[in-house]
Amino acid sequence: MQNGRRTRVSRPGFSFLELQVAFVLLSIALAGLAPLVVMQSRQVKRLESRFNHQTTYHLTPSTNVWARKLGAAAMIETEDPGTIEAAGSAFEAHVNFQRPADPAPGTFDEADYEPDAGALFGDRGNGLTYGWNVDNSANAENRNSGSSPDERYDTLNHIQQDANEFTWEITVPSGTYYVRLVAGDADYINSVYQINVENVLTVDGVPTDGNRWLEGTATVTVTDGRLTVDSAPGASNSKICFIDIYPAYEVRILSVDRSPGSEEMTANVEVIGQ
Ligand SMILES: [Ca+2]
Ligand SMILES: [Ca+2]
Ligand SMILES: [Ca+2]
Repeated sequence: MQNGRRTRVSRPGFSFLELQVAFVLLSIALAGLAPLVVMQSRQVKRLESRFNHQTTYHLTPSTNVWARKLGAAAMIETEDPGTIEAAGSAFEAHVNFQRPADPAPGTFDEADYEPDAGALFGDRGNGLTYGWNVDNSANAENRNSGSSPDERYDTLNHIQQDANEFTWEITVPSGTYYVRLVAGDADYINSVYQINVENVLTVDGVPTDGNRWLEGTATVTVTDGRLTVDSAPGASNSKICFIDIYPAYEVRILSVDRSPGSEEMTANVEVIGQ
């Protein structure tokens, strides 16, 4: 993802206005509608007091993938970020780590999960090419635990075991991706989960009795043809449950305007990379 040059208005999180704008953006992204939208808000007057009417504001995505997916991902910027390169890829994949004998876990959150049963990297015959640097099938587990939220969490494979370090990769078009990775084990908490996705630390934490699964998200750019998952230096006995890979997209508000005395706010929006 190319963010260009810009001056950020540094504020943590996002405002209610940004939230609304982002929800509209999400609707546009989903519906493919023309990039001109009108928002209504009783709070708009109060919110608008935060903004200078003489300034054009640009809304650019925040870095959190789930915030993005919820449509609540935005930061207001006052300098045009310039041309933002389209992500250029609609590649999306959802892979569940599991034993060879187990069926794929199915569909969750409208995503169909493909199974990874620990096989060597290769064409899986499902339109995707992925796998491990070694045959890792013997290390896969199916806990059949009542504490697992669903089968994605219940099944896993080791990315580390004893002194062995394993690497998992999937072929993707060059580009930027938003990745969610879930690690954990229904039965054991003797791990330190520090897992990199394309050298970006994505999962980082220690499981507890009450919190057996850890997840993280990262925005990563792949230039070598394979999105790579491996252990970070502090990890021990790391295991992975499933991974969600989404294409990057950019959204921008070109301007936010409101007529005096009106509760109607107009956002001129551009969605790139869909
Ligand atoms: Ca199971
Ligand atoms: Ca799994
Ligand atoms: Ca890679």
